Amino acid sequence: MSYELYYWTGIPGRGEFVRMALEDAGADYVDVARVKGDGVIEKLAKEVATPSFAPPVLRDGEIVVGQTAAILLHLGPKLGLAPRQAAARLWVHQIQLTIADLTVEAHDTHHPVDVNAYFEEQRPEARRRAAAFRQQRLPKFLDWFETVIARNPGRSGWLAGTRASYADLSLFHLVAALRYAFPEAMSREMRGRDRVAELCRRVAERPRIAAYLASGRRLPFSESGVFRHYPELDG
Ligand SMILES: N[C@@H](CCC(=O)N[C@@H](CS)C(=O)NCC(=O)O)C(=O)O
Repeated sequence: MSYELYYWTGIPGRGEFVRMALEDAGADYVDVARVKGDGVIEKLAKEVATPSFAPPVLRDGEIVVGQTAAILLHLGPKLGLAPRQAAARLWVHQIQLTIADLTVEAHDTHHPVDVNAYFEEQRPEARRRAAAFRQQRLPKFLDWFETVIARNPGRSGWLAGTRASYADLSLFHLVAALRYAFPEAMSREMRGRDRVAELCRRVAERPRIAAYLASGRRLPFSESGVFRHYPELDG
């Protein structure tokens, strides 16, 4: 049976972290809203005993799971994208949760006050938040990823263990998203962060990911997504 992914149409958003894993594994999956429309997301939440607060949501037979990191915790072993040992799996999950943290902080640069209001209604706060993000938070997160790769006892160039995991695929997407949102800051900050840059290159070269990137199926970033490019927030 196919996996069913429920995520908003039109933006890569957090759904893309899940898609990256499904695509890399060559898994059989349906992007349900892209076939039937966004209404299926609310419909699913009304029907099941485990309604997710927000998409992405994955249905795998009887299992319906939300929260990107939980979805990947479930999918990782099934797709061959997680280590075998429990401690190593927990470590990959921790890394994924940190990727989720950075995703929230990137989102909050353009919506620092009210998630339901327009960016234009919170511009001064957004500029202030984005400056702190660029100057303090972004370098701190990138340094942490560099350290994680450097300390990996497997010395594989991946975040954990000797083989790529779903967290590596997510880091690739996150770096691509940050490059879109903050091109100036990222071109500065990626200088000297060679391990993260190399990891991203290697992910892009994985045959199924390379085919996916070339396919035109990957949705473009835009100013309605989680990661938005407003030049004034890029400093
Ligand atoms: N922590 C959740 C966040 C999910 C989330 O914020 N989803 C967004 C789209 S990317 C959404 O639709 N949110 C609706 C809401 O928060 O009301 C995750 O990592 O999956």
